[in-house]
Amino acid sequence: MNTLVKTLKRAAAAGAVVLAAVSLQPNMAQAQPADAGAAPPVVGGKPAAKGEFPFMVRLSMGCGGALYSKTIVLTAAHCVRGSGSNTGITATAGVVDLQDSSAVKVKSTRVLQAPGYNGTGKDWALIKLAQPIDLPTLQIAKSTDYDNGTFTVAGWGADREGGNQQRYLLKAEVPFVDDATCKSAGGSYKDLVTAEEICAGKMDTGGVDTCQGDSGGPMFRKDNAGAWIQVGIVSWGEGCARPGKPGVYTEVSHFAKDIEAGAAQLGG
Ligand code: 4AZ
Repeated sequence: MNTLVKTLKRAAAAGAVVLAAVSLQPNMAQAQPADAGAAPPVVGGKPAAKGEFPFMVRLSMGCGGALYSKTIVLTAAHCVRGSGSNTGITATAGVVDLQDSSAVKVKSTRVLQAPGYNGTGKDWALIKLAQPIDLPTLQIAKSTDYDNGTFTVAGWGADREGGNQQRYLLKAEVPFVDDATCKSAGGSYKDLVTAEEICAGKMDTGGVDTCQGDSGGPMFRKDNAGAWIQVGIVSWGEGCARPGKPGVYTEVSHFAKDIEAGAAQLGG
């Protein structure tokens, strides 16, 4: 059978909300970033500095995202309910603290969910914003050249499996896991769509990972020019930070042309 996460993902795709994230939001952890000794964040990460990842967006349904352009957020297909007019999503940007009064909050106008999305692979979507957000955007990988090495992940999701959504943005580094190794993780991983998905995590020890509520957020690294480039979108995993159970991410390079075409359809 599929995992809880895959089940939740399918439920979201079928029209339910992203259950874990939404239900946990009222319990957002209040700890300050300086709170030493608290459970380490994303899972096994630490607080990001304000402005460190200026393209990071929190979406009101309890997902992450990244600024693809000043008016378009790239997120996961399983975070949205389909394509079309949608004024019900709020994007929060420009802060690490979701309660910071300087947060930029902009509503959606339209959503484009990946064509053919049915809960397996193709886990990407674009959200068009009502107003531009004047912050740096995150370029997407257009080839597989950067589908290796060490990646950075960030999000306001749970800091442990079953944990609370976070008030402060957390970051962590996760190593690339090759397709064969990822498939060998068994369970849902046997159905990995290797062309469309890319895995990352510490196979041997676990301990560092994205988790519930990080979905839709970017996985990124530096390109050869030293600029951040997005290689993944947080998609799913069996639990969080378990040894032998890596995080699974939408392989952005595989969809780069579709994402570009979708963004053009939304008016850039
Ligand atoms: C989620 O439900 C989720 N450990 C995101 C990432 C992972 C698991 C679940 C990967 O948003």
